[in-house]
Amino acid sequence: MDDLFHPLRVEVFPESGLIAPEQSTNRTARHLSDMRGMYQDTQATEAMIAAADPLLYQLYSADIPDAVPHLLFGTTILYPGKVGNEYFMTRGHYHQVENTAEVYYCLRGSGYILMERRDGQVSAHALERGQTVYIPPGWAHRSVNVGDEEFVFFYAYPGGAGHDYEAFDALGFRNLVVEREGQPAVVPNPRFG
Ligand code: M6P
Ligand code: ZN
Repeated sequence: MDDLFHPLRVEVFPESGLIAPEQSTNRTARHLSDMRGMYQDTQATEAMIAAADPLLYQLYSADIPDAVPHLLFGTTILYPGKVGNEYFMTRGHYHQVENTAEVYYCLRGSGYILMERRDGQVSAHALERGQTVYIPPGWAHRSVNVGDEEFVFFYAYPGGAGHDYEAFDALGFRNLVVEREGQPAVVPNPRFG
């Protein structure tokens, strides 16, 4: 059926990250309760979930088949905030199909893109409006909002790539982004010992 898919144009609003028209768009929302165990400060996590279970981020994706040979795209809106001293972040994932890349283009705010490979190589790039990061095949990726407004970026990756979250169940990413003396700092994750 894929060859019956029609060309599509949508509007991406850089301030809000919304994509119009709505019927061409899917929305996903992640709250703190979807990320239990991922922040170092488990007490702060539970207290925040009990108080209000904040919305951490939303994704808008264009309604395109998630299969080869399509290119999936959309926006991520990551809200400002912290759990303990760790900034709000996405879950982070490898692609199930390792031989697939991704690109992020920042529309608003400021963040970090943490990346790492299964062999232990790590990378961290600050990302601000107008800047792009390329996520090569084999690199897991997590985004972190270090500003005081929404961090909004456009993403695109191959259909069928899939998301593999399991690698991070036990220890998380090798680097954390924390606030130190009022500034964001990329530090090693102490769970790696
Ligand atoms: C970006 C893309 C999506 C991903 C999202 C949130 O928008 O990489 O594929 O789903 O970030 O990241 P995660 O799925 O790791 O929570
Ligand atoms: Zn991805």
